[in-house]
Amino acid sequence: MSRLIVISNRVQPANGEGAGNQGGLAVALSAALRESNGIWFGWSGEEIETFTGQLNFQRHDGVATATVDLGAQDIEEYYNGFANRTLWPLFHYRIDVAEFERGFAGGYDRVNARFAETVHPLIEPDDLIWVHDYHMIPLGAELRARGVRNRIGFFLHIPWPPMRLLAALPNHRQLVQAMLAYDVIGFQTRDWLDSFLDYVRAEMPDVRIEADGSLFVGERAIRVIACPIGIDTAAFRASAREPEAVTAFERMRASANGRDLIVGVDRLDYSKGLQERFLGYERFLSSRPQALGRVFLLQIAPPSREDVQSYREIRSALDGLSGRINGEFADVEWVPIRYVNRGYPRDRLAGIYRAARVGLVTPLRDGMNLVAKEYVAAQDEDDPGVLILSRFAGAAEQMGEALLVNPHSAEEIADAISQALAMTRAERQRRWRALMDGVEERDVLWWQRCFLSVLASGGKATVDA
Ligand code: GDG
Repeated sequence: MSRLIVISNRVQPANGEGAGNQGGLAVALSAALRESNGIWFGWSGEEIETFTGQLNFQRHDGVATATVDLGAQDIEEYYNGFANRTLWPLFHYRIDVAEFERGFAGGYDRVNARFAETVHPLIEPDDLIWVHDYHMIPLGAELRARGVRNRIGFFLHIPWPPMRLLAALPNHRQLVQAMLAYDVIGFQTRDWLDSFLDYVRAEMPDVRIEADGSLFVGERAIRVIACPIGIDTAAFRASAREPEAVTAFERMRASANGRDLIVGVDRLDYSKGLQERFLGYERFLSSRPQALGRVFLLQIAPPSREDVQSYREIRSALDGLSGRINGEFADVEWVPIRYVNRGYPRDRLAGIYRAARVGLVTPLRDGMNLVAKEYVAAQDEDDPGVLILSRFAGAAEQMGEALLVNPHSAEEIADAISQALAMTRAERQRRWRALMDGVEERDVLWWQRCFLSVLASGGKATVDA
């Protein structure tokens, strides 16, 4: 078995105990790294005055990590700039929010070159290298430029935009050209993969596309695959039974006082469609007066990327909107929206999911969306809740038994809430079982094997993707 080198913007190994308190991604990557005695490389999250390239080695429960600190200007241009103000909005179809600055693009290329320079000495000839996400697109090409001949794979966690949107990015060809340095490119869904192939077909005449989805640049083959990420389902299900989760469940049910709970859990991000969700819920309340006082929406939205202006704006817009809706409908004993800007421990979250009759997951665009899968995994099989899911989340490709909605339509959201609350237990059970089978079968370990089997073999996925 080859040693694995994982490269991602942030390095967050799972600590091995209580896996339910860790992100599934960290759990899956840590397991693969532990097994192969690999290394996880990336940014420490620390800021220093200027970049030195000094590596910091640590070991977290059998997982070796190597991190570097970044300079203030690097963080501003590469992370807050090109990654989060250019690529993130553009790849989520939000060209209106995207900012295009040469300084950001320059910083992005510079930091990727620095990462390559720093990780290069750690790479041994037989290592498999797995690069993650939009922060790191040019890293493979930077490694190739330094003579690295290993197999290198790239997985994109977010959507790949349609070619006409991507064309808004100055130097878009350069970015896609850099992708061709990888041996395997993985997307969350068939949809994102197709958008990528559309671009290659239209803009890169030197690349040959075979019927099985392989690309050829001269004699060199690049495998392009759709490999949807999952959650650590067994651990998540177990965490929903932990005392913390049971207590959270009981307290939530007590505080609901017989009312139906609708839950949303999202990083505070404009891609998650929180304003549209609130408006859909408002439409539900205004069109079904009999529901007033009988339901409430709990929206958990821990702030993220607060250094970026558009994130501060969405936060203040949501404060205003939730206030307005509560002001309009609340009475002395009931508020329709409980909106909280903080994170909760995973076990408590699992208990809250289980207490909710409806999981409302309505991103305007999302690579996958793990909350949808966590909500399903946390349900009680005798009396499960109903998942309402945006058609524009990658997860919708696999979760057709959810109530699928167009998140831009307040009416569709309102109708789906009504339908979910009125659904018979038998139908809830049937839909939940079908969803749960998928969440169990394609968990995060399945995803990791799906990708690594192609990377290791150079051929087709040995698991059915
Ligand atoms: C990117 C892509 C893709 C949220 N609030 C709390 C909390 N969370 C956890 C959730 C879930 C995770 O954060 C969010 O994952 P998502 O998949 O929903 O979204 P992104 O953060 O945007 O992730 C996405 C993912 O990468 C993986 O490839 O699915 O499409 O955008 O696990 O539970 N966790 C805790 N407290 C909170 O308050 N403990």
